[in-house]
Amino acid sequence: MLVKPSRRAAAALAGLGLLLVGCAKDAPQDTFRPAGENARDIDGLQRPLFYVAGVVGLIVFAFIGYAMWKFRDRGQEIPEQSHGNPKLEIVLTVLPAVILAAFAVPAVSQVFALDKSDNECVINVTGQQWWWEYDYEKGSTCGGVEIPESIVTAGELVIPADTPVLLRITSRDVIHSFWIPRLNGKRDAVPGRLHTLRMHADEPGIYVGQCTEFCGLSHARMRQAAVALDTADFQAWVDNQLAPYQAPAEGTLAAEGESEYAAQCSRCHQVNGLTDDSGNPVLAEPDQSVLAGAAPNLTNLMTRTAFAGWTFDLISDECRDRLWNEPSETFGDVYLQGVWMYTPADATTPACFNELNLREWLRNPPAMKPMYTDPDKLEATDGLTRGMPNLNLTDEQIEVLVAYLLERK
Ligand code: HEC
Ligand SMILES: [Cu+2]
Repeated sequence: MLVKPSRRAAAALAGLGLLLVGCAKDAPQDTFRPAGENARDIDGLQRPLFYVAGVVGLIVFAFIGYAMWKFRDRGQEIPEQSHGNPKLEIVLTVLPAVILAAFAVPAVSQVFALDKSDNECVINVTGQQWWWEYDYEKGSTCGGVEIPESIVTAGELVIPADTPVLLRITSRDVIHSFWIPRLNGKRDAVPGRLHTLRMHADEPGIYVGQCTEFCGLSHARMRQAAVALDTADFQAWVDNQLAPYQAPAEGTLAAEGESEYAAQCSRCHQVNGLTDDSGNPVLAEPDQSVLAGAAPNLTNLMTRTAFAGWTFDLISDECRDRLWNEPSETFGDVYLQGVWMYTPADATTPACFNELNLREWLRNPPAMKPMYTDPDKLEATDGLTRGMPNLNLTDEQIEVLVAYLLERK
């Protein structure tokens, strides 16, 4: 059956619409809006190549369109069939070869030029199904700021602005790929290998990315962000990450949450400084429960703006919009307040906390992130789970756990 022209037009319009959506202004993962040195170098290469390729593309489409129209079926006889035209074939082989060879010169030299080793900060990045872990090594310095104790966080990579940072990227399970489009190209995270990637953000702000190597069912829910802070704010962030543990006040919901946490969560998750009744540190052993052998460090959960592979917001939509549009001069001040950002000084509850998302996660993580090893098939993985299992928590348990986590700021 012939498709009606109006339907064809509608399909063409829809296609065009999709294309334009891809060019939306202010798209957070827009490679054409570089925000750092490496991304700018890549942009400087891809634009001219894109224009040249665009012109070639237009010429090819014009020829195809012309041929389709000129030789359209009007019921005429099939023309005499011929084969081979050496002259044309040689031209059509040599011409693209010359164009590609000309492209290769700037492209290959740019690949080498991007591989700089002028870093002032090294951060270890480890991918696993389906989130990224960042590890700032004890005794290192980062953009002039000392890291006296190791800092381990998840999802949100905090870096000093206007500083060349070197990421050492690997994976604990399958191949992932780290990409923050506005800061640099991609780098694969491969088990057993270390790949380096240089990060550079001109100005304080938040730069969004996502895993770009298909890594299983929840690949689309494996996202990440880089947050750049000026030196003073970065120092403040480091100090806060290493601040001593604050036990909840006795008799509060959070205090109940602390024991609930120790009982239910601490076998997988680490909260630095938490001790048991006899004063011994409570140490997580995620390798005993999780296939990848790791779970996010929750010591300062409330300093992040999203969780679980940076997929679910820990702050409300309005707060996120405000934060993302914050000018670079004020960004750091706001960001450092975590879920307490934009909260009046006399308020007792954080204005931006997206409590619903966190409760939903604790109620049933596999429902939010298709990932969990089927409970009936656990013997195939020696009882280890992929991702966070459903712990069948009651409303009361969730209530006190949220109260406890809210103090991890
Ligand atoms: C069997 C191990 C395990 C247990 C027990 C467990 N978790 Fe998790 N949890 C994980 C893993 C693995 C992830 C990462 C999942 C992902 O992002 O795909 C995670 C993610 C999280 C996150 C998101 C953190 C972030 O920054 O991305 C929170 C919050 C969390 N868990 C809270 C809890 C709480 C509270 C408990 C106790 C009630 C708990 N978890 C028990 C394994 C566990
Ligand atoms: Cu991945």
